[in-house]
Amino acid sequence: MAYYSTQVVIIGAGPAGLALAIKLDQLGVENVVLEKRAKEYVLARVRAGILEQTSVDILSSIGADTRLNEEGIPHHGVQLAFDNTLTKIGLGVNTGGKIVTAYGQTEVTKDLCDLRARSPNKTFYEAKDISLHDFDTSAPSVTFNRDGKSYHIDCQIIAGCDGYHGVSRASVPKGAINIFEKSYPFGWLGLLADVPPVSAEIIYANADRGFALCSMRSWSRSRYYIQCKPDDDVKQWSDDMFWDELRHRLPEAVADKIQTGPSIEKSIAPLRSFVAEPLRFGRLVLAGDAAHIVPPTGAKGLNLAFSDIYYASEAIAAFFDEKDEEALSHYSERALKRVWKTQRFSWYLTNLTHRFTEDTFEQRVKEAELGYVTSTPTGRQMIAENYVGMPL
Ligand code: RFL
Ligand code: PHB
Repeated sequence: MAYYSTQVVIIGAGPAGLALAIKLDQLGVENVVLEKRAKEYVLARVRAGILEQTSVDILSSIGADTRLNEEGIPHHGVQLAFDNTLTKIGLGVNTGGKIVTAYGQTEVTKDLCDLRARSPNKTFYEAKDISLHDFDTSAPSVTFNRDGKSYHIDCQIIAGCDGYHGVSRASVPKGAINIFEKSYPFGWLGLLADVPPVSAEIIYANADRGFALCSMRSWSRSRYYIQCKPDDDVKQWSDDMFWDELRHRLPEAVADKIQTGPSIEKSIAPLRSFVAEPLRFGRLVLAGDAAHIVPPTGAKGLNLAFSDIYYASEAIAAFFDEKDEEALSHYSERALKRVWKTQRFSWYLTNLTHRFTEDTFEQRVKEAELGYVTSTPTGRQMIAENYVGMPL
């Protein structure tokens, strides 16, 4: 058994874990990151694409914004499509200048990985059988196996940044945690292709055959999604079937302009809303998808992970600088306030833009709501200020 000791063990090297590690490096808090997957696997995952200004600011505050500034595509508006028409909701004009930036999570993770690689603090990839111990005491520890060798790390705080299926939240005794959740009767089938995006702004479409989304990774790489059945098998969806279905769900003027091409990635994601409360259990704090999941409709998951890290790093710094144990509880309270506001918006936008097996009455109400939010200053402002993200 190899023995180490550090101040903070961070579990998970996704965006939340890496951003926290870099922030703590910069604050002079010693830390170790443990990731169960290989680095190449983590870097190849295709996920989110839209960053709130808050996330851009957080990435810039830790020096992870060089490529983001060069390659990120600012979006000053978002488009809602329904009833065969397209309506723009201006972001900057409705929020005092705040916008969002299209920059893939894959690129964000790469930038964070490169920055972390310069740290003297250790990152262990392919760490197997991670197990959390004694986080209800002032002397927690974490054990794991790697390359046939066993490791034991003593620490003062454990940060669970290991996503929805991770070991951190699962280690909390059932009676200590409250779970709030909702699943939706559909999934998203996503396709990535090296073709120019159909629109310079993201399009969210509510159509008779279901929801569709047009997004991008660059001016030559597009990301599209369509609502699908929750139990659909991605292998049943050929690229041609996907493109046909997408065209059917967009206003004709948009469908006619779509450029198609072979997929470079295609996958199905389930949709759920989920919150675990609190976010602190003794010396264990949870952040990012380990603590909450939003349906991707508002493009909020990655952004919430970064706002959690903003609050968590302040709390951890106060814990070490001022011996302030309560700071960890304040982290939970502060982060959860923003989590719930964001849950509300993601749930609302999902309901507004997707087809459930609802009766005609509900669909008519949604059409009226879409008309309201696109045609009134109050409606546009509500969508815009939520889309660019709540203030920290
Ligand atoms: P991650 O990215 O899941 O990283 C967790 C890491 O922990 C590792 N891990 C473990 N490590 C050690 N031991 C264990 N036992 C472990 N178990 C797991 C995992 O291998 C992984 O490396 O969580 P994190 O860092 O909290 O980041 C959250 C975001 O990834 C997520 O919220 C977003 O991708 C959600 N999301 C979107 N968010 C946005 O803000 N904007 C978007 O446009 C957006 N689009 C999306 C999305 C998610 C999607 N899917 C696939 C669910 C679009 C889609 C389709
Ligand atoms: C994406 O580009 O992957 C994307 C954009 C907007 C969303 C979700 C995903 O709401």
